[in-house]
Amino acid sequence: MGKPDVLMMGAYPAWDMEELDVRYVVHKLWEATDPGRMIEANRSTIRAIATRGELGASADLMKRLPKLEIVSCYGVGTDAIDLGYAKANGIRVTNTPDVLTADVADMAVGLLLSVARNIPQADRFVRDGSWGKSSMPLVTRVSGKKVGVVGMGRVGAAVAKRLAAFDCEIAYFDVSHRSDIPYAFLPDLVGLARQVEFLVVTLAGGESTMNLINADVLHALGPDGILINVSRGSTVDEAALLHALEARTIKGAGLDVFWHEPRIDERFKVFDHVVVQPHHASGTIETRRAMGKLVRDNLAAHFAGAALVTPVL
Ligand code: 8YV
Repeated sequence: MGKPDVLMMGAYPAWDMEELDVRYVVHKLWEATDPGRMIEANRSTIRAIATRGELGASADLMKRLPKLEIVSCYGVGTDAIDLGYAKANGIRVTNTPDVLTADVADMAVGLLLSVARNIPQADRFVRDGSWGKSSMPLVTRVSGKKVGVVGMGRVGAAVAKRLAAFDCEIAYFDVSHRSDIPYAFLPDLVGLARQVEFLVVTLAGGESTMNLINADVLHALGPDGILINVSRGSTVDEAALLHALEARTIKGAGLDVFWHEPRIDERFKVFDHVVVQPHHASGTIETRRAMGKLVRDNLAAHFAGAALVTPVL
């Protein structure tokens, strides 16, 4: 048997590309001058898709690949993969859970500290020579504050653990109570937002969480409230968030993800009470190495007829 054909939706780091090139015939969609033609020309040989969380695999794409057996996702979120279509057609799906949890939680805390303590502004204040000429404005404390974690999955629990070490009082919203978690459960998201100073969103993406952080939640969070989002852009009603930021009905936001990333609304780049990231919460060398290995191990297990390491379907 020759090397299996894999369609890649987006680039991985060089260390993964080298390994993948050894074992597979890799079709790099992002390099194709005509992606449609690349897919058409290889439709009868492509047996796997290697994708990224934000790129996923649509039903429309999978339909065009009759020999497709597996979609391996470099990321934990599978909201951009049509799981219904994959399941109905016996296509296996894998993701990269656990290995990125700590980094994403670290980023949530980093964004919260950045927004509350004005770390980017203070950095500019020193660099532009303002230090010594004027006073750095006073900022907002994080330690000891009330925090609402929206989505108490792996990342939510890791955020809560970190902020508990900051002596924060943690409460959370989710679809159900977790008996293994010591924090207060609030099934009413608006009620939670009203109670806390900081709201940290770690929800999975997809239909069920779309625009959950809406105008009512932001209004309840209030003028002293800070919103952090390390989940998916789709969980936040972006028009409502932009309005709240413009009207200063919330204090600020730290955002790693956006509805239309990487083409984000220009206003996010202008606001001085927003800290933005290029969807990079899992982007450490250590985690990306582990994510790439999981993608490769899942593909290798599949083609060896062995049990998948981290199956979704
Ligand atoms: C990655 C992610 O940045 O895990 C996810 O769902 O969105 C992130 O970890 C992404 O998948 C890499 O492209």
